Amino acid sequence: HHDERTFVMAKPDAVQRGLTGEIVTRLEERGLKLVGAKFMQIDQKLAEQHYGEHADKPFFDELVEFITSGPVMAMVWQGADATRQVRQMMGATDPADAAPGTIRGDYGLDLGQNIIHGSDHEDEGANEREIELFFDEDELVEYERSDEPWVYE
Ligand code: DAT
Ligand code: MG
Repeated sequence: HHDERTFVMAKPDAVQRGLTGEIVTRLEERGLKLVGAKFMQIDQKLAEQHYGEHADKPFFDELVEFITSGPVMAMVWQGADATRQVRQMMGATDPADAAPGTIRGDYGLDLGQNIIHGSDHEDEGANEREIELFFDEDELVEYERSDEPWVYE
């Protein structure tokens, strides 16, 4: 079952710091397959929808302001257990607690600017909901990576 899809985003700080390629490279090298990508600026409405679960948190306004503050790279990645695997590669929400070797642990220091978003694997269906919010189905590509037989038994 190698077809789980998950939503990933290089946040505005990652784009500004030139870390978009690094994020793509890490996920690519892991064996995950990029099936959709969109370089875009998130508007207020999309930001509020995307972070709707945090609407009543004290940091919500700050969060919306940050995610709309510059371009992002929205992506869909596919692979076995993709949602949970990406979360592990991201590291803890607060980069100060994220293990070295994780994306947040290697590139971040501040909770508000933590480089990368990935769907929550503990929130059933969050991945498909977020994919749907950012992408039309015809913007996602189906193909086989030539190395798949070397990634999966
Ligand atoms: P994650 O991005 O790891 O899924 P989350 O969904 O709990 O974390 O929160 C979404 C984002 O909101 C997170 O990436 C950074 C910001 N955030 C979370 N908790 C925060 C807090 N206590 N203060 C400020 N920003 C916070
Ligand atoms: Mg989350």
